Amino acid sequence: MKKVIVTGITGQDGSYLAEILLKKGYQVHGIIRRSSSFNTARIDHLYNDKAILNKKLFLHYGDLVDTSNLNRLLEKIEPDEIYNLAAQSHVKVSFEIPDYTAQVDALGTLRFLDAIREVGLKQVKFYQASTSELYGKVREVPQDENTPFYPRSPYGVAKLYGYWIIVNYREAYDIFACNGILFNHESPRRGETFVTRKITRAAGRIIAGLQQKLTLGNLDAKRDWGFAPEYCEGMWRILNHKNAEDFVLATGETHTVREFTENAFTNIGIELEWKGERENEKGIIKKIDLTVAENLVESEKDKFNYKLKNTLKIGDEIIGIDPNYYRPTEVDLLIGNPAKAEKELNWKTKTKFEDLVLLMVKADLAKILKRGF
Ligand code: NAP
Ligand code: G4F
Repeated sequence: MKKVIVTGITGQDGSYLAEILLKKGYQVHGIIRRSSSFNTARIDHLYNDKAILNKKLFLHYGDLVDTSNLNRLLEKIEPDEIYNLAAQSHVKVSFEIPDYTAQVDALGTLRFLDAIREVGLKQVKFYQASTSELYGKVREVPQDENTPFYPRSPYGVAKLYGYWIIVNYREAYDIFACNGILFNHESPRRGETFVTRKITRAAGRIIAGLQQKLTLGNLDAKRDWGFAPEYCEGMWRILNHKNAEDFVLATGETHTVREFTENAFTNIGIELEWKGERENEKGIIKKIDLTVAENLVESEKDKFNYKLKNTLKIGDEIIGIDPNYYRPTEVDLLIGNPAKAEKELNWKTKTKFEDLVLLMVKADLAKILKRGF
C-alpha cells in the first residue's frame, strides 16, 4: 500500500483529494493543525468511518511553520507522495497578514523540501499547490506554463517563492517536485468567504428569508472557475506523470463576478437588474418566481426542517457594494490554457460554469433548509 502525506487535508481541496487517494488504494496521512474548536468538518465523513480511520486514514498534528515536527513526520511515515496543499489561501486576507502568509505559503514549502533532503527521502514525489495568482497583472491572454509571472498580492508573491523553490530543488537535488498551477476551483465545500461560496450561500439565505442583502466588492473581476474534485484528480495525475514537470489546470473560460452573481440568483428564481456605478451600484429584483427555488430542491424536501419564508418583491435592493472588499491591487483577468495537461495528462474539466453555479446554489439551499441557518 503506497503512503501519502496531505497537508491542508481539512481544506476544500484536501478533503476531496483524501477521498480520491483512498479510492485509489493509498494509505493517507493528513496533517491537521490544532484549533480551539473542531476544524475537521470537511473530512468528518471519512474520520467517522471506522473502516477507514486509523486503518487507511491517519491524522497527525503539524504546522508548516514548525520544522522539527515535519522532520519527525517524514521519518515516521516515509511517504511515497506528498501533496502540499496547506496555505493561508485568502488573497484579501494576505494584505492584512503578509508576514504570516509568507511564513506558511513561501517558507512552509521550503521547510518541507528541506526536511525531505535532511531525512534523505530520495524517491518521494512532491506536489506543490501553485496558483494562477502568480500571473496577477497578466502578461498574456490566456495564461499557460510559459506566461511570465506578475503577482499582485502578498499571497501571490509568497506562492511565487513556493513555485521557484520547487523548481530549484528539482534542479539542484533531483527531487521529483512539481507545481500544479491551478486556476480557481470551487465546490459546496469552498470556504464561505471566497466570492463564489459567499454568493451561493447568500442566494440561499436571501430566498429562505434569513438574510436581506449580499454585499460584495469588485463585480468586474474575471476568473476561470472550475469544479474542485476534478482539479484534485489532476493533482494526482501531475505527480504520476513520467517526468517531474509543472502544469496549468484550468477550464479555458472566464466569467465576471457579476455573471456568477446573476447566474446564482437566476437559479433561485430571481432576475437581477443593476443600477448605479462603482460603490453606488445596486442589484435590484427585476423579476421573482418562488417556485424556481422550491423546484430546485424538491427531491430533497423530505429532509428539510425549515420552509422558504420571505417577503421579497420586485424592486427590493438585495445586492450592494462595500469598498472594504476591494483589494489594494486587484487581479482583473484570469483565463488559463490547459492544453499541456489535456495532452500529457489526459486531464480535462467536465463541469461547465453554469453547472458549477447550479450545483453550489442547490447544495447551499438544501443545507440551509435542513439546518435553518
Ligand atoms: P483552503 O480551503 O483554505 O484550505 C487550506 C488548508 O491549509 C486548510 O486545511 C488549513 O487548515 C491549512 N493550513 C493553513 N495554514 C496552515 C499551517 N500554518 N499549517 C498547516 N496547515 C495549514 O484552501 P483550498 O481552496 O483547499 O486550496 C488548497 C491549496 O491550493 C492552497 O495552498 C491554495 O493556496 C491553493 N490554491 C487554491 C485554489 C482554489 O481555487 N481553491 C487555486 C490555486 C491554488 P485549517 O482547516 O485548520 O484552516
Ligand atoms: O473568491 P476570491 O476571494 O478568490 P481569488 O482572490 O481569486 O483567490 C482564489 O483563487 C486563487 C487562484 O487564482 C487561489 F490561489 C486562492 O487561494 C483563492 O482560492 O475572489 C475572486 C474575485 C476577486 O477579484 C475579488 O476582488 O472576486 C472579487 N470579489 C468581489 N467581491 C470578492 C468579493 N472576493 C471576495 N472574497 N469577497 C467579496 O465580497
